[in-house]
Amino acid sequence: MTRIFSGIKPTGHLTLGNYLGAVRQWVDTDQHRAEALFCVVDLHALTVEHDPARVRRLSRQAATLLLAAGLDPAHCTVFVQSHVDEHTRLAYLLECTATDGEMRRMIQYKEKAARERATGGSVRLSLLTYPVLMAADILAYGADEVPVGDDQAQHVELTRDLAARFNQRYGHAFTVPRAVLPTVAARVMDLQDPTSKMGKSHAETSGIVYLLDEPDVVHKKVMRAVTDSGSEVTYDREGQPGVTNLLEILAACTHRSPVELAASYASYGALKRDTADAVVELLRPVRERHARLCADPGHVDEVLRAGAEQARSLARPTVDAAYRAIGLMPPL
Ligand code: AQP
Repeated sequence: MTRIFSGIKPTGHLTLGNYLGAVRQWVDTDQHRAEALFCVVDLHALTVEHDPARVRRLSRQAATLLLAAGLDPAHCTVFVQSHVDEHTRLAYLLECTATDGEMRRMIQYKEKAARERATGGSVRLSLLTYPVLMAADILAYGADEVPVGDDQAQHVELTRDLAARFNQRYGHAFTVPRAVLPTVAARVMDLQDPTSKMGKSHAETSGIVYLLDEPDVVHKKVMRAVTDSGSEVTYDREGQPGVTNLLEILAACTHRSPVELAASYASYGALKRDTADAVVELLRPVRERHARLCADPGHVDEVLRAGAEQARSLARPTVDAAYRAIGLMPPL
């Protein structure tokens, strides 16, 4: 059976980008067609300046939101990365096969390191090695597929390289996985800056729709979205990035084609109104289920405890075998 692994980082409140780019396909298809594991990758949240209490709070919120979005523990495994030691155990072995040049080429590293430096911060070593830990997350489970948004595709490519290199040097230890991207909304852009990705950790929040935003807040953010000069509604990422972003969001919400939608709008105002309504309707059940789950924290705890146990039992044999393959002596 196909195995799927994917994760979400508790660096902020989950956004519409996270939902359309990743979580929705985990819920709608992945958990039903494969053996699927979904992880709150909390160790990755420590790669940038962080507040410990906030990371803890956001980790729980992310797990709760994944369940609210529709992940069903009867169909998939939901857990927290730091609860399963195999991730960091394997990351070290992979660090011994990766090069610093490979790490420095990663686009997310370059962008995030530049952001840290611009705000006077220093760049943590873990930000540089983050893609290796992500590779370990995936390879520990022998995942065949990794459903992600477009921004993570380069990291999955690196994971493939590391797996193939390890297999070639030390004997077959890992499945070489492949990224699976959604066909629409693989990169949802910031509503106020449609040339940059909607990211949950960004400081400027007016262009970001969060999954738990109230309907009136969603309306306000979408209606104030930056559109382009001109008045025609055209699906053109280069020429009309703002309008194209709205078309992609509306298309993803309504399961229609963005090109077809573009032809049915004569004004930006109508497009914005319909997009706002569609997003509100899309998120309504998630917000309602989230409120119910918050009233029953014991249930979330139990899901995460059982999830970690299941994840550990799947990862340990693969990671132990990799330790032997690379030349480490078994414990006596
Ligand atoms: N804007 C986006 N459009 C489509 N997909 C997106 N994803 C993230 N942003 C968008 C996808 O969501 C999944 C979880 O992402 P993550 O938490 O692992 O980290 P990220 O990719 O770095 O997401 P963020 O929200 O931008 O976080 P910060 O601001 O901390 O960097 C991934 O599959 C991702 O592709």
